Amino acid sequence: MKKILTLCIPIKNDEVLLGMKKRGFGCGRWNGFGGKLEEGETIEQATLRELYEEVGIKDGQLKKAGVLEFSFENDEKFLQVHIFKLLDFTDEPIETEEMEPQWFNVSEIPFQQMWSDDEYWFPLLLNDKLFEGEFLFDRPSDAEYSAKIISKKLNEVSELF
Ligand code: 6OG
Repeated sequence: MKKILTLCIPIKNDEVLLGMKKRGFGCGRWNGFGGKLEEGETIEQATLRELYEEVGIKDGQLKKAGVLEFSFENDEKFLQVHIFKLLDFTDEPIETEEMEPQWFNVSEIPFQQMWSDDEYWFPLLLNDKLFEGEFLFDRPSDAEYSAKIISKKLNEVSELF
């Protein structure tokens, strides 16, 4: 069954804001902020709600960056993740029950402690390219295990819908 999720990367000057996930899916890894779409919400509404719930930011400008589909071997999970940048925000990030936020320079993104797909699409996001892709993993990542990519497709596109 397909689940729709959001993922948002706040960017200011040469720095990106990531959060250390403290619980649940992807626990123990740095990631952007996001989660599942709730009933009746648009994707952008869900992105802003999750951003506020996870890191306390409620202003700024969302810019769509990409859509990725993730699946796992021997697992029914099928995730469609809508990825956004957040620009022009002034709210200060705050630590929440789910995430411990930290700023990283764009030249020092901690890919070894992130989901293994991130090193492929982050450069596109940082260069203002739009992208679509599909990744098949062996199994989900957690604090001890970094999911291995079994196959991938990633393309720059001129439009996202
Ligand atoms: P909750 O289930 O905690 O939201 N997410 C992924 N992010 C990356 N970079 N790679 C993946 O590869 C991901 N799978 C899920 C989407 C989970 C959060 O984690 C993101 C959500 O923002 C498989 O509500």
